[in-house]
Amino acid sequence: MKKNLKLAIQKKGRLSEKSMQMLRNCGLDIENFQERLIVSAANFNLDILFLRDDDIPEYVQENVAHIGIVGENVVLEKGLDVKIVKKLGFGRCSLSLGIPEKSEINSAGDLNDKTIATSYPNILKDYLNKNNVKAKVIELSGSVEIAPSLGVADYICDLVSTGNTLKLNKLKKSFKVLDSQAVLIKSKYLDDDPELKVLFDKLVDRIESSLKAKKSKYIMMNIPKESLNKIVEIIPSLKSPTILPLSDENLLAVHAVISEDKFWEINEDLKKAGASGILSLPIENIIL
Ligand code: PRT
Ligand code: ZN
Repeated sequence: MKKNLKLAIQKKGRLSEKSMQMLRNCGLDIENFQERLIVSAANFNLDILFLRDDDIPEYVQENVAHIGIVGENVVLEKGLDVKIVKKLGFGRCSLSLGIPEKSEINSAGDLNDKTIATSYPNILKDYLNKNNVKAKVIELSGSVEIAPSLGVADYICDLVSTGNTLKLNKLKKSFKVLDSQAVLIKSKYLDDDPELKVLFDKLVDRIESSLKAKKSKYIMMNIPKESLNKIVEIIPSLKSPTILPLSDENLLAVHAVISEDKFWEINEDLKKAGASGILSLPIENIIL
């Protein structure tokens, strides 16, 4: 029987839905996972293990799961022997210092002799050491944001995305200690097994193609024949654009793949050059 690659993802939490969505975007057929510890993809030699995010680095270090999807913040805090393969572009947040609204901090030196509550003591201590700061670090497992109002700590160091939690607790964001997002990690033993390595390389190829696609748009438009050179110059296409004849001999259709952030940038110029009926469509996968 063929071996299966084992991938650990978060069972229930902020990364669960998006991890599953990314795997489905890679063409993997995975049944609904609610309440199961492990499921297999129907069309790929892959088993998915559902775990608490904090446990994922350890499972991967021990090669129980060969690979995992978890926040970079968790990987760095645990400091285990796993390799970060790829940033996955979701679950973005920052590990930042939160300080009372009325406080001011101008440099890391202002943290000297202060008390900081966090669930990320290792990353924070590392940051303080690098900045030659002597502060007291208190480790809390949750609800870190209430520590200053309870008088437990002067400041906090916690994950922030919208900043609403800080605001609700009359805190504001100060220094950023780390930028984080979901990452793909792998066990250092994975490459020793040729069968698993083939599966892993295939999966990474698919992930890369779906990440590329997410950042790209397929655009289509009609243009007057005489504007062709001008329009081709405007379009920052990944490959040379496709030019198609139309039943109206004075017009051409132009199709191209461009990076998503360029779409609005070039829209005005395209219109000025005579393009009409400009459409932009999502792309599922790109294999260059
Ligand atoms: O049960 P399990 O242990 O698996 O889950 P968990 O509760 O430990 O983790 P979970 O699901 O909360 O987060 C999983 C991962 O999502 C984290 O490790 C981060 O990599 C990532 N992530 C992205 C975040 C946030 N954004 C985030 N905003 N994790 C937590 N938060 C929390 C933060 O701790 C704070 O309490 O959300 C609050 C701040 O959010 P804003 O939007 O108010 O700023
Ligand atoms: Zn957790």
